[in-house]
Amino acid sequence: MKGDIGVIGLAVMGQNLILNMNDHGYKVVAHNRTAEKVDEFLQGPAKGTNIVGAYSLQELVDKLESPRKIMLMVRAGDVVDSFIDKLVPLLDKGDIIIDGGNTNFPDTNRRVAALKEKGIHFIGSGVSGGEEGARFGPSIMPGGSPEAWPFVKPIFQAISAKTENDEPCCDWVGNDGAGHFVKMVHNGIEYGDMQLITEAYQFMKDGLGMTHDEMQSVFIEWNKTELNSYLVEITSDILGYKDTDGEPLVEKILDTAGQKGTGKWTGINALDMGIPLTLITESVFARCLSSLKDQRVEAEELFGKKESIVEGDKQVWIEALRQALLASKIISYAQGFMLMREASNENCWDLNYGNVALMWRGGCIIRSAFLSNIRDAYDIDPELSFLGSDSYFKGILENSMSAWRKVAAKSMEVGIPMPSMTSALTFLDGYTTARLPANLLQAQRDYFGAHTYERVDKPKGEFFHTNWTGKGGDVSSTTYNS
Ligand code: NBP
Repeated sequence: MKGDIGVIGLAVMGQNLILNMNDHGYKVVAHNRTAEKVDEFLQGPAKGTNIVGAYSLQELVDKLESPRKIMLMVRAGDVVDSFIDKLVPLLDKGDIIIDGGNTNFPDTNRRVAALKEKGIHFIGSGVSGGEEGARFGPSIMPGGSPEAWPFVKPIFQAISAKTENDEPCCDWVGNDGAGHFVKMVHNGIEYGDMQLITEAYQFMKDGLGMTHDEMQSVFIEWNKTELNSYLVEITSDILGYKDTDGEPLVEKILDTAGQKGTGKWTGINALDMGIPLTLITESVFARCLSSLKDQRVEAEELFGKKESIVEGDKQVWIEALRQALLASKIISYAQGFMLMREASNENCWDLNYGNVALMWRGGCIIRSAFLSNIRDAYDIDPELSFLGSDSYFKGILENSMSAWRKVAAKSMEVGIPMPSMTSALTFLDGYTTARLPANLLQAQRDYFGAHTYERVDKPKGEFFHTNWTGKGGDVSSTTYNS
């Protein structure tokens, strides 16, 4: 009997996805560049299963039923192109290559188009959930050649995470690089969620002087509220984790955050598309700032920074912080969905936002109860342009507003950096202000560069230039936006 699917790449993700597929009755053929890893896998975790090995790409191709489905779980970038180049001459028209790595979506756009010309279908799929997700149910976000989806769908939906209603956290996202785009935004939102939690932690630790056991209890309680999520849950575990000397391990970890690029890509795309994705972008910058450790140590000394004590009833502050965190999180998701909406319009992807929320509901790092409410919001209005306008989320934003402002103002007063929580509030203030000071900005642009402006008392699209000083000419600059 030939294999149902081939997987190339036997590192943590590939091995666990293969074992997951095997559990669901699929016969998987496993291949890896370094052939010894095939043997190690077959004699180790795959022992006693139906998984078979292939020591060359030709052997892999020969062992698969048609149309062949070959999934790459390898380092993103050139490695993917190199495998595609080697596979194509061995494949038949109608065969399917799937890239399950963290690929930047323009690469997937390019590969879908290039392989289409050769009659090969290509799927670029986000896979989230790390090692445990891959093994027992990840969130899977496939996009690319729609013709390929019916062949891959049964396998992907079988191995994916399921919601409490047994719905698979995997569905077709859209054409081209739509799957990898949605995975990128997922990772950007993950950056934002993590940053928001760390800001709450610093406020509690430095501002309120709370112990790690106290903070752990707070996160355990928060996990019983609308904040219920995997990241809040693991934060409570981390805060309670003691090193061998009985002290909290988290305080022994160097405070410089790493990043592998997906948050940065999300920010870059937001700038390219003109979407104010402030919270996620702030969270990327917060990681950049954290990496300037030596400079920060010197600057703290130079500025003689004082302790950032927050006075008042601790319980009142903790509840205010919870509300500020929840409200900020709504803004982060609202901005992320604005970005997806713009990308969907620009690329004609026809994204289904309710489905995206459903795909993130289980298996992935940002899984949370909150995503069910997002799905509900898009079920009510599939074209919702701002998540905060949905009545459920609007209610939370309104109820949290005073606590959120209190926390933001206090953080500024005592000097606790909370870039994501405060930028979220500033965004909402801007978004809900009918008249912003951009009129003055337009006047400045026209004053120094004759960039022209529109008038409130004239139809939109009609542009004016004023000779502000009486010295300039009447020639204006060309009007365009980039
Ligand atoms: P890695 O990202 O560490 O990639 C390891 C695989 O890439 C191995 O099979 C390795 O072969 C192969 N590879 C490398 Br590295 N360089 C190669 C080259 N020049 N030519 C051929 N093969 C090469 O594995 P991973 O952490 O399992 O992740 C796989 C993909 O899934 C990545 O794109 C990753 O970003 C994505 N992802 C990872 C996670 C996670 O939590 N780790 C989560 C979600 C998505 P070798 O054994 O011969 O060196």
